[in-house]
Amino acid sequence: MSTAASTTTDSNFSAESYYATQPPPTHLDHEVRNVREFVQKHANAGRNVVLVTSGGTTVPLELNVVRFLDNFSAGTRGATSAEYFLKEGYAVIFMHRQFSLQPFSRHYSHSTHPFLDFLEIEQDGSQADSPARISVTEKERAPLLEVLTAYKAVHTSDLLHTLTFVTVNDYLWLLRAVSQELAVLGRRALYYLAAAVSDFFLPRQKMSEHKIQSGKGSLHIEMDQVPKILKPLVSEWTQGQAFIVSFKLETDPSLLVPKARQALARYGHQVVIGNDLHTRKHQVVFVSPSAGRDNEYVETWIRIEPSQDAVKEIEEDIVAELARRHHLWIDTSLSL
Ligand code: PAZ
Repeated sequence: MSTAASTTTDSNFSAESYYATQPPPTHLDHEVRNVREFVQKHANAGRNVVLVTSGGTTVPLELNVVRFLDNFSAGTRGATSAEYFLKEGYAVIFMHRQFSLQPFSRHYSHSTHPFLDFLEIEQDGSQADSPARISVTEKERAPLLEVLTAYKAVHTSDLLHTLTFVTVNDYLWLLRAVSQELAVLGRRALYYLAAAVSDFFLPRQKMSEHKIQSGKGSLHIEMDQVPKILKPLVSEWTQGQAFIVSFKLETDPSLLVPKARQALARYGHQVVIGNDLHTRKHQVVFVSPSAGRDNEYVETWIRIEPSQDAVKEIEEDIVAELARRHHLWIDTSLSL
């Protein structure tokens, strides 16, 4: 079967032609105003700001969307890292896929650690009609208090600003808009691009308006390539000032380092963190340009012991190392 989605002409969108032809999400202006306020506040306070992107983007197949393609990501890397960036003193813009994991609440995910399981009902026996009270089980009290205390402190100090996306189009528009707001921070802005972003999409002009009908045989959809957004992010939107970290996910471990090097050579940013799908929770590789040597790269592995109880989180070490490198990046500009 052929659908409106199956016909294509030009499949090479530049970033420029993408933004000229694909419409922005409806709440973009409102979101941008809030980001501007947040950035201004922390810029005035002399605080470094990190943009953490997290979760997977979708690619809708219809305008009245019933079906879509999705990208693998629970949002664990982003949500966990955001907490460690807060501990390192950063203000965090957390741009995540709607309903994916978020900092703090991630500890009580409905599927792995449902909060109803550690609440207890206390009946006050003295009065028959007294309202029941709720308490937390003994075992969960200390860890909950720790998470809750950190969560309240972060919110009281307005150190965490949250934005959501669903589609790859939402993501691309938000990323550009946020980067334009972060530009005032120059080298004090850090980008931590952990979201799993679709490489292919269906331009609006090629989408079927209504639900694609079955009954006429197989479905052929030809998708266009999502423009390589890191290029304008590095050279135009942030003007080479911000410290930019992208992630590369592979399922063939032998591709990790070559693909990471290729990305650095193409886009000229600071770090690519390579991770393999199956080992990503206990090992990653940092690939970065070798100082003063063109076309040479340095690899640094970060590893933790794989363990059942997952007390230690690899994001703690990833973020500590990035904060160290980011501070050097800022200091370098001061000595120029
Ligand atoms: O969200 P999660 O913890 O399940 O997975 C994190 C990740 C593997 C999506 C992330 O570390 C990553 O590699 N993001 C970039 C993916 C990409 O190559 O597009």
